[in-house]
Amino acid sequence: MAKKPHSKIEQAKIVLEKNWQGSFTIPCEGLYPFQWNWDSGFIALGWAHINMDRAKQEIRSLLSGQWKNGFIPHILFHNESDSYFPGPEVHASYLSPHSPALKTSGITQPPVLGFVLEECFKISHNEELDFVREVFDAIYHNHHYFYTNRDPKNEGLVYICHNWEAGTDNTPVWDEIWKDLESPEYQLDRRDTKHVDASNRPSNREYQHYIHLIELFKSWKYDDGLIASNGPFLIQDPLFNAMLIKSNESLINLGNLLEKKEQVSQLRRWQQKAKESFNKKLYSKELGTYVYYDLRNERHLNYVSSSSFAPLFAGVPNQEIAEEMVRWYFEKGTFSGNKGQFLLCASFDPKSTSFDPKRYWRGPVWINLNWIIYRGLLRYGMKDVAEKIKHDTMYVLNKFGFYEYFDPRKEVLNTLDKGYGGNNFSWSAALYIDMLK
Ligand code: 9YW
Repeated sequence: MAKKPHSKIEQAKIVLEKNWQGSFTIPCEGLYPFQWNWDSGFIALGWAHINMDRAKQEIRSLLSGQWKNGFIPHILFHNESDSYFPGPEVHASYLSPHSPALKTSGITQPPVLGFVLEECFKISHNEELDFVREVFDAIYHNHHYFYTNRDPKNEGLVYICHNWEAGTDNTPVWDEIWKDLESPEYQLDRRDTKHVDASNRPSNREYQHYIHLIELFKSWKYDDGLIASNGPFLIQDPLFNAMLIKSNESLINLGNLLEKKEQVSQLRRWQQKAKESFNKKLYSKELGTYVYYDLRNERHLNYVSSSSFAPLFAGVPNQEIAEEMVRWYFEKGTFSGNKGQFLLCASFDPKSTSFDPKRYWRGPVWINLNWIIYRGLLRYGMKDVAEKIKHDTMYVLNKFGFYEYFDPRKEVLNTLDKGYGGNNFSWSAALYIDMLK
């Protein structure tokens, strides 16, 4: 008898199962062979639905790479692999007096752990309070690290010092920064372009800037003070800060359950200031959405990307601003297309000349950003648009499979037989599971 084909949800579970390494999950075989920070957060959500123990192990593994000052790195090198560049020898985390014995990178990623923990707790029907108690202080310590080391003006907004910290590596927003940066022409030993089509990846020149920043940080032994005063890339990013605010909110909820009075009061103080400054500083009236601030050059970077909508998830805008933003961009606006010609949500403004529907964070749809925006829309009661983004997310995953990113142009979808970047990509599978539950 012919074997019954696996249902899509079974296929999603198989992706997670295959990428599971015994105590954590790699994002994608070959392309990303280590543990990545925010990937692990989204992956834990998928695991929480099918195997809570693995979700907990995923989070514990990530925290095992936490530095003594509370910092959580963007890559943890638990294992060896030569399929990725730059590896542990390039990052050289041992240079910092704060780093643990485990080799890690010395830059971070959007802080999703707080809200991931609350989500896992809810998925467990509030049964995992002991686990929440086990990891709460470590995640709080991470927030403390951000507000004490990454907010030099005490505004409640933290900066990122490297484009990889944004999670949106090559968004056109950074082009402004790169054009003034005279990075040396390093010989690159890129492996990513051996796994996937180079035309869907960042350019070599961009990679030279990425490596140059790492080299500068190493020369400063990853000292936060030196990075804050000398780093050429110092950005207050709406996605990164929205993730921190959403995670603050979750830690406040969980801290109340654990009766952590002092930490909850501190989190509330950070939270209030963060939301106020976010609306004052990162909201653009002209664009009707949130943008980036370049702290090094004291200027706004007035571009609209999918990160601009992440504040919905963190409850940053008031109802009126949220509705206006969604009407303007998602209902016959630039991101939907005036004739509805784009799937939601392109990673960069489709009407910009820098929009590239195939190249990584310069245009394609990414599943984690769709998930964040979907949850944000639900938070504001905008059910119809939320359903639309969910529909578009399911559509690409069902049609093409669990790829890393997807072409947002509806007109080409019938001519394509796959998504872009890596296949069997963990967070695409994990968030598929979460969106269906
Ligand atoms: C890199 C692992 C990571 C993600 C990032 C994404 C990409 C490339 O892959 O980064 O070399 O780190 O941009 O958000 O965490 O999936």
